[in-house]
Amino acid sequence: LWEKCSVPETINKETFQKSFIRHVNTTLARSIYNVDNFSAYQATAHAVRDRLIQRWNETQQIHTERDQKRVYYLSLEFLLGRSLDNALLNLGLKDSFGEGVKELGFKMEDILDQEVDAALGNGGLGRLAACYMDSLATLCYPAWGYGVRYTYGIFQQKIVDGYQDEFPDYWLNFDNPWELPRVDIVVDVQFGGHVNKITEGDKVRHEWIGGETVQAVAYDVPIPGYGVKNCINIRLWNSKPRRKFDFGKFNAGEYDQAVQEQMKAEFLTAVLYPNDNHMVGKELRLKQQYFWVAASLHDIVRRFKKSQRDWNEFPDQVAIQLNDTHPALAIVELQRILVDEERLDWDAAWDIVTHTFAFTNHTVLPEAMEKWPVPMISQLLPRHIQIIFDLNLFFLQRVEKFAPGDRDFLARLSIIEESTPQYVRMAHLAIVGSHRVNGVAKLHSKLIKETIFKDFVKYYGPDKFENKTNGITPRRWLHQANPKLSELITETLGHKDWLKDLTLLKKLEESVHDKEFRRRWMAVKHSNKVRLAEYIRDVVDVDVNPNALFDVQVKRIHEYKRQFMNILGVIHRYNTIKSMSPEQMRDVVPRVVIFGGKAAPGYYIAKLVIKLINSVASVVNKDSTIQDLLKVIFIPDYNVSVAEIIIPASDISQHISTAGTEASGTSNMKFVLNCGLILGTVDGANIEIHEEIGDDNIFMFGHLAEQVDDLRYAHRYRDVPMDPHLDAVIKDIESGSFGEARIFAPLINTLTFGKDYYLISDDFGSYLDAQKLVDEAYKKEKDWVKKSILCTANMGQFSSDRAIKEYAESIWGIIPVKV
Ligand code: DL6
Repeated sequence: LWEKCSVPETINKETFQKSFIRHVNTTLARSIYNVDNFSAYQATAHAVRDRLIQRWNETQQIHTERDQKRVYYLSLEFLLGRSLDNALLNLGLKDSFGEGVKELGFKMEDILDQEVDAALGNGGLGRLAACYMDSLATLCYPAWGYGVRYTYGIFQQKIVDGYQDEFPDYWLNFDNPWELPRVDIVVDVQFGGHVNKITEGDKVRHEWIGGETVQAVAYDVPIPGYGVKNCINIRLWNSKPRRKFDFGKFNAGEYDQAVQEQMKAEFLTAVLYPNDNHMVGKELRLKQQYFWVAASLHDIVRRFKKSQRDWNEFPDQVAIQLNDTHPALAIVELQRILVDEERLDWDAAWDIVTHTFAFTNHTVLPEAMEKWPVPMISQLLPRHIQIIFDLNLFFLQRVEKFAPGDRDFLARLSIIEESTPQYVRMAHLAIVGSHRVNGVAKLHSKLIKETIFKDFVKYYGPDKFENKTNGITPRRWLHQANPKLSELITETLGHKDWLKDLTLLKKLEESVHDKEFRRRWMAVKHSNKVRLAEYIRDVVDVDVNPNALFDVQVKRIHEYKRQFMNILGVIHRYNTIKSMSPEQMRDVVPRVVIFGGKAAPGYYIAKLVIKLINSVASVVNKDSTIQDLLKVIFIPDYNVSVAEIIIPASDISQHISTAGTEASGTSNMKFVLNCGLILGTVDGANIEIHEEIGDDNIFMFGHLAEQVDDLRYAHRYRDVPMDPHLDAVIKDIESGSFGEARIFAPLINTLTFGKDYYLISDDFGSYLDAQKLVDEAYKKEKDWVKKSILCTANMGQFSSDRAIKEYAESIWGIIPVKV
């Protein structure tokens, strides 16, 4: 009966159509004569989901049977984007489903376009987690993700009068076919209350009681691997009240109070905090973190206990990866479970904890370092704060033996920052509680060892600290986002194996001298540019020329990423063109400079950068005297789906952070994989991309990380003259060329009174020089195409499969289990 019930694995057009119609009738309760594009999307998604669930079940079953070590990836953000196209491609169903919907009178593109993004993340960190899930599934590793099911993901951005405006992301307003609510999997999570100390013979134990309890309900999101039957799980937790509606209060007429507790509990997972690389010390955020960590650990421990193994086998069965410090409380929670609930002695418990956790650091920016006030933690988690202080005491006792009498060293390493109030330094907690710490690109991993974690390296020795350069999944970022290029590559290489082993792209180098191949390569780029031009017309109502050089900078808006430098460079270019004679103009390469990205709602300077870009755009785009040689576009509401349109269309993209500030960057990898050249600083993964693709195929500029401190020092204590080109541009803004000058004064002040912390003036000259080289190179079309082919051909290293294999082998100690 079981076998008869299962959904057929091999599916053709007809079986899909039957499934589609069944879902229209039963799941959607609609007549087949009344199906719009949205319903068609829902029916298609449900037909795919049936297959996913089956694979998901089989995967879980085999993982349970084999009972091998699993990795649990704890990430407060998963920026998944859309799922339908991805699932169709990974399951190999795109063609049969495409034909199937066509015969039923729909276009697959229209259906795919109905889906709203799952945007449960801010930027790089969340998207990395999504790419890693794709690789874990594809490589058949026994893995789970744990995250939060936010009711509202990252806000929607609209541009009103040039300014960013934020709107809630109602992504769950319509049915979400990509999640399976598990009403049977509910965990009680406690906050507040107090701790009783109970003496039992010569032992003391602690009992945490009282306070409020919120329930965590599991929602499972299946993640299918590419070309395999494995389908892994991301479990997202949603909060709900434990106590039911208070009828007593309701009957007494206190309607507000009757629902207050319920609303408060539901509010816990309502919104994603919209800050990227910036810590906000809100109590609700801390509650979110503990809620998620407690529910996840409860689940992990429950699964382990089913195997009836001894506790000391826990690290042989369980690896937990902390995606940044957001889940660092998991370390304390596991120690609490082992000591208070499972009654292990402290040292045995701590040994288990430290062999279980590993920690990835994603930033060196001081403002992003998480620390929480001790009084806030004490109130919310009274038992955890005791454990943190005990852990710290025992840790510092060991450090004291290592560096006797060195009080400063102790203070620097301490988990507690001795200020008023005291703070818990989450990165320190994460390092002390983990057996491995890693950075996300070579330079970043070196910098963390030399700067923020220098003292820990001294204490633990260098071996605890590793590098794991980030990666991206070629399935979404080439095969799905750039189907035409994917097809051309497959045809040229004669196989699709490159989608599972990206180093196979290297063979494309052999086609560089093939004229017809180059023509087709360029034709693909051109059609992607046409697609983007159409999108730009739709969203901002500006016509751009697909034959112009498309120059893109899309990422979160942040001072360290220097979108400000880019737009200042655009003003310089505009003024240069304006000063040219018609003859001179004939030699200018037409450019479309495209920006996109969200600023955190409270980040005033970043929001002003958006305003400046839009103000410059409205002047430049209307100026007929420059003959279409320059257009400036700000694409609103940049997200994963928009990235899938923009990235394949780029000729050059900018990754121009101040050296040493961008931990890795991952969009740089996406652009180069999609045969776009990059203009970048010597920062993050740009450096490794440069190593792979060679000097001739990348435009690097700017000062180096090791020069940054001296340059900043000079700005602070000496009168460093501004770069003359930059000075001219600033004067132009101040003269009102782009609207009221006073609006931009705070932005300009960052360069003057703010001492140019991000070193725009220092890098501006070499930035403009590099831009000139880009223009010159673009004029030599044949060479440009060759560069572009070599870019793609040499990106093998940057697959998330490579990164995940490295984590699996050197940190987690897990091996694949293929379904
Ligand atoms: O590692 C993923 C991504 C890097 O590529 C970016 O360079 C880095 O800025 C980003 N870091 C964060 C830090 N946020 N926190 N916490 O998002 O990580």
